Amino acid sequence: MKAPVRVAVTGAAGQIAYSLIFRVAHGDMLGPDQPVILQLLEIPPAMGALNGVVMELKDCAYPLVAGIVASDDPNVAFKDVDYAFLVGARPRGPGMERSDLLEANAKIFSVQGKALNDHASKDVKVLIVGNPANTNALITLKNAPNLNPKNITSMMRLDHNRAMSQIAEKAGSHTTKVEKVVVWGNHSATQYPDISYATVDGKAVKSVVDNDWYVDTFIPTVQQRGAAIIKARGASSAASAACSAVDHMRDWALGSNGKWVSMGVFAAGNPYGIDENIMYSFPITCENGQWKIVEGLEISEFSRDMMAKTEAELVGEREAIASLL
Ligand code: NAX
Repeated sequence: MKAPVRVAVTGAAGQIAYSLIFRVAHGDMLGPDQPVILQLLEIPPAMGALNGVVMELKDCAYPLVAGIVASDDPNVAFKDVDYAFLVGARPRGPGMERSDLLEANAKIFSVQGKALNDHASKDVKVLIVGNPANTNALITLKNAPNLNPKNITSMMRLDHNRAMSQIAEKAGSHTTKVEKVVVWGNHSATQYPDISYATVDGKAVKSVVDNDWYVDTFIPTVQQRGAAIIKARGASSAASAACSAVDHMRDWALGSNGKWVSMGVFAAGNPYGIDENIMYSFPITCENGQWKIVEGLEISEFSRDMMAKTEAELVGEREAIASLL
């Protein structure tokens, strides 16, 4: 058995965490020989519920769980962590404008960025899930100057997995046969799920599906999938979000084996001319614990336009919280 690693999860009494923590404890993220110490963060009113989650974790008697810390203090929850899932966020309340939402979350993520900066392992891998995920990640990054900006990412994997599943279903194939899907931009309805390079069963997806389906059905279905799930389930995506968070961190830590994934990353130095001061989702490969943007892709006029729309939204989000950066 290896020495345990420390994994923080915020929003630990919430619905995504209720799936995520148990998947991590089971070894789905780092494998069956990697013990974990779980460091769970909540806000004071949710500490009772978090205690219930801790009781259930203990009752699972997981072989890989080497310790559990539950706290309402980010300085405690992030102490020496190697991996951090920032899931907890302020949801939109009645009468709240988008700018109020951005600002309320900016406050949360600036505190958590500082706490990570001061207390986490210098190599910590951070994944922001709480919405607006990309801009929350930007705030976290700006408040953690001693961490490598490459170690802070935001979750686009759910959008990526949704796109793969739509393609597999349409082609009568399986997600394992779908490669080189990209979701560019923001985790929002402006995201651009792109099939320009994608293959299914080794054939170009563009030769398997018609362009009308791509533009009129596929893109809006992936963009609106979160809303469709809320409508059907009466609650937002939780198990699928947890699954994607595990996929993201696993591939980042253990490698994607040449497979393309989509990750929200700090755009500094990106090869596609995207604003360098936002968190933007690109096609990524991971190796040796590092991610890398897939370079040299030809960008069509349609793609350029779609990429610019989602970029503009992220620039607008950054401007709405500029005073807090
Ligand atoms: P829940 O409302 O079930 O849970 C959120 C939990 O976070 C609550 O228990 C709350 O007490 C806690 N919390 C709030 N502020 C906190 C803080 N400052 N520190 C620690 N904990 C805090 O939401 P859930 O369904 O779990 O979703 C969590 C977040 O993920 C939401 O912001 C949601 O919008 C976002 N999502 C992001 C996705 C992505 O792909 N990036 C997809 C799924 C999901 O919609």
